[in-house]
Amino acid sequence: MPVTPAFDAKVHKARRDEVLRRMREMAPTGAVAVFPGMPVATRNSDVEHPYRADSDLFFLTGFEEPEAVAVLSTQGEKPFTLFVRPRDKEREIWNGRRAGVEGAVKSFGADQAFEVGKLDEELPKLIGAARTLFYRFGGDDPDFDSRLGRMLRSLRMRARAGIDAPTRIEDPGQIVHELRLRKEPLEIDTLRKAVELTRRGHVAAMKTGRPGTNEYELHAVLEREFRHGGGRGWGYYPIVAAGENATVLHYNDNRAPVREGELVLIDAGAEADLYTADVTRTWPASGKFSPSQRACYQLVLDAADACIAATRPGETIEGLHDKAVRILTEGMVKLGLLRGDVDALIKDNAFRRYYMHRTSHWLGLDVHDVGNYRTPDGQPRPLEPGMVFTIEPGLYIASDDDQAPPELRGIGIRIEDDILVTAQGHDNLTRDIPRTVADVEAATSYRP
Ligand SMILES: [Mn+2]
Repeated sequence: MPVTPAFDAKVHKARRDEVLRRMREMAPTGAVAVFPGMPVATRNSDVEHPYRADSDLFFLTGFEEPEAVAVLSTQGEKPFTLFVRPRDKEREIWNGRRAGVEGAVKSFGADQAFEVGKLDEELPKLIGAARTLFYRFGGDDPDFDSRLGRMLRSLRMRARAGIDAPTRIEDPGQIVHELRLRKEPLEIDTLRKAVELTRRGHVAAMKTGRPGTNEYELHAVLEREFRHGGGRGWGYYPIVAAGENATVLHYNDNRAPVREGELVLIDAGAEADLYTADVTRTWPASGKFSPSQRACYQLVLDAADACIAATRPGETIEGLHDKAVRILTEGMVKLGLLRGDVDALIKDNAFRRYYMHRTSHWLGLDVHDVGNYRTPDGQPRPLEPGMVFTIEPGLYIASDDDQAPPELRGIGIRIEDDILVTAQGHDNLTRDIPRTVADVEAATSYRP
């Protein structure tokens, strides 16, 4: 476990200062914000899942140890309090070094720090001093919700002794998630690192894959590249789907054989300093698309390219999705998958038989990153420079779809890129991962 932050502590301080500024704006009479860490997850028996810090907490502090709680307060001389696990010689021999209370102050810039065992004693004092509490109830840790609820209850019980409890509770996501949505240059650089590791993984998988290999070999190749270049591994569990497995959207058994004539769909992204890429590529196991596969692939690529080309400040994710749906629906008619008037097929959602998911989501510390998709008055949100999101149209034809032409059954295709909105338009961060028919065929080096 790192005892110093991945980024300069100043980076996190600037973010905290901005959060505090906005807290003052929303709650001029005083506010405190509480950000608990992600609980440790048991895998089985006494084996834990590898620990990965909560994204909000990491964004604001750079602190990655379990059991941490960060508190920001607009009142008093100590705006940033960090609760951490204590130094413990015995435990550190078994489980790795800890920053401890001293390191929380020295390396992570806390104005004060307490051992996490003091939480029930110290946190109510901090909360009770403010009229507004920023806390995201219903987050990833229900136990912390009830713990905080008990603290509020005991503060209210002591009203007669002149103790106050906050009277207003706000979701800190309104502030922190808006900041996370617009990426700083450092975050974009980090995403580019994740993208480069992801590129190496996808290219290595394309080179390795051929009839007679297995999905697990391709999965292993991905993980090797994601780690080998200094990344943390994957940012979400990879989907490696050969043949009709590609028509199962969240397939992740990753242990079926790759057969002659099949397409291989890989949806996998590396994580660098907790930022993840999210990339899907689909390619022919035999090194060459069949005519039907090529027609389907080119259709999905056309939809992706049109959406990417249209990306600029002011455009909306909703608008891009509509664009993808129109192109895909027109293509479905041409391919003989659907019959009828394109406008009517869109209106009736007929296209959903073959394209059942949305085209985009925000991307950053989380693969489905935070940030509202609508404006406060419910309109699709205009894109702004610094936002990063995916464009991922697809076409999925179930193997038992008796409405589809037989040669198209069992074809699953998705092409997913990570797009940065710039002042001039856009930057496709993942453009160097082979995506045209010619580039994909060239990258899959196997020739029968
Ligand atoms: Mn995605």
